[in-house]
Amino acid sequence: MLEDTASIRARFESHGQRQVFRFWEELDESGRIRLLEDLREVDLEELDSLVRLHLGEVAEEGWSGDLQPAPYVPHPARGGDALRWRTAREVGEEALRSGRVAAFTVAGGQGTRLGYPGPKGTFPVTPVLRKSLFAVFAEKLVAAQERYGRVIPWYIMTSRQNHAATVEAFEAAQYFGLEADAVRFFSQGRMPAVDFSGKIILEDRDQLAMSPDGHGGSFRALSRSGAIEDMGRRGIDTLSYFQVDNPLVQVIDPAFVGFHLQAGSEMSSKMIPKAYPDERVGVFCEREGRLCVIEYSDLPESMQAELDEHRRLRYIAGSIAIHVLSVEFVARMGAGEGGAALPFHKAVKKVRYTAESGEAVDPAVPNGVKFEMFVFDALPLARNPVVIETLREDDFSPVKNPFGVDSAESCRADQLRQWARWFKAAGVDLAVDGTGLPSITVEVSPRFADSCEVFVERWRALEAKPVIQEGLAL
Ligand code: UD2
Repeated sequence: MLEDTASIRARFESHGQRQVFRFWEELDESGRIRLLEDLREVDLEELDSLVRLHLGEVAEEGWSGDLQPAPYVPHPARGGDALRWRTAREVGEEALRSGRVAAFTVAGGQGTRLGYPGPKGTFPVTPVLRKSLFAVFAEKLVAAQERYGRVIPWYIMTSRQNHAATVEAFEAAQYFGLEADAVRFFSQGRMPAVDFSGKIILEDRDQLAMSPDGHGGSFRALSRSGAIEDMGRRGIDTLSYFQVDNPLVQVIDPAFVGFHLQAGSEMSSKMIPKAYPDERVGVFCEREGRLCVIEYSDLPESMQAELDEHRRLRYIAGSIAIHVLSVEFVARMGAGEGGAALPFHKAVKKVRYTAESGEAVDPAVPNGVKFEMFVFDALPLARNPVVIETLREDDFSPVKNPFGVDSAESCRADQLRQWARWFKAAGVDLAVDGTGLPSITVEVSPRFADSCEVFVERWRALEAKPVIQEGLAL
């Protein structure tokens, strides 16, 4: 170990990072081993270039320039071509019946805003049975597997902080009815936080301030974990990507898969029209003829609110982080082949650090910078990307905050509204308020129905219909 330590130390010193050894002499054997583990994870060349780019004197390259709203395929319920959608759906269904499609969830985030202690996927989200986000996704997958007669493998990206707890939750719930062998977990990479002069921050005397490298880290993590080879063995060439916080998501959407395959696309995305100018979603744009997403925080307010000739928001196409990816593309991005590397974004944050005295300090004001990659930055690098419109009420209601917008509360109401619509379509009128929210709390398992169409069919087929009352769970 000593020899190794000497070379690691020399490397950090030559990159101007000797402060990470500040407490070395005081550390016991296990502390030293722990620190070395963190140090081995750091790519100093990469960090140097990030510090130069984001903290150096050279101005950061912005996105400004020629920016246009991106085109998208409108949904049939909003003027789109129904026949085109039907054909796309058939293409997607064929791919699903051939077993080419897997699900992929990014669940490595820290979920700080929600203030929930466990992995976010274990957050109880349904109104009656309090099923977790993971349980809802799993049941949707079970329904899709039954429909298409194929196993749909599920890849789940965790992070160092929540990996063990995530796996435990699946084991305790017997994989929510899925085959254990078809669910694969892997941890994403980490990046060190630096102070404003680019020095790596020590969180503890024997620990760097490390945090997950963003959902864009999924490309590397899929490659490094062996998940790509696993997909190859299983004949998977297409991934349905979604975030862990959105229980309304159609985890497998045949029309979306179909549009992606028909276009020979490497990465496709779903959009919804933004509800209001500063809604916290990225916006699909075109820059120099390439599709891209500009994150809400990077789009100037004037552009967020800009109207077109029909007095609609000009930059209307909100990105809700639902994609279809070709496995070949993921592999290429993961290996960083041919310049296929994602940029890092910087986030100025309060980062816990260890003072000279060895005391841990939680700063009151931001003192450091974290680096993250975003998956949507791969869009400009993808061949033939397609954006299709989806209906917010059937695909998007994320749980980000404890109350208010995008909260557990708003998501609960959105689930109830969706089921009230399904009941209505089946001829059962639940009493609803002006927003479509029913006055009683009910719940429909995705295993009973995962769409309005299926609900109507199943409901009609029920010989003994249950009494519609508070707490009904189908
Ligand atoms: C994301 C999008 C935003 C919009 C919104 C929709 C970004 C930067 N913005 O906003 O444009 O589409 O979602 O809900 O993505 N995650 C990881 N590892 C990480 C960080 C995040 O797996 O290192 C996962 C996380 O578990 C979650 C997802 O990525 O499933 C989104 O993360 P977030 O909540 O930080 O994204 P948010 O709300 O800023």
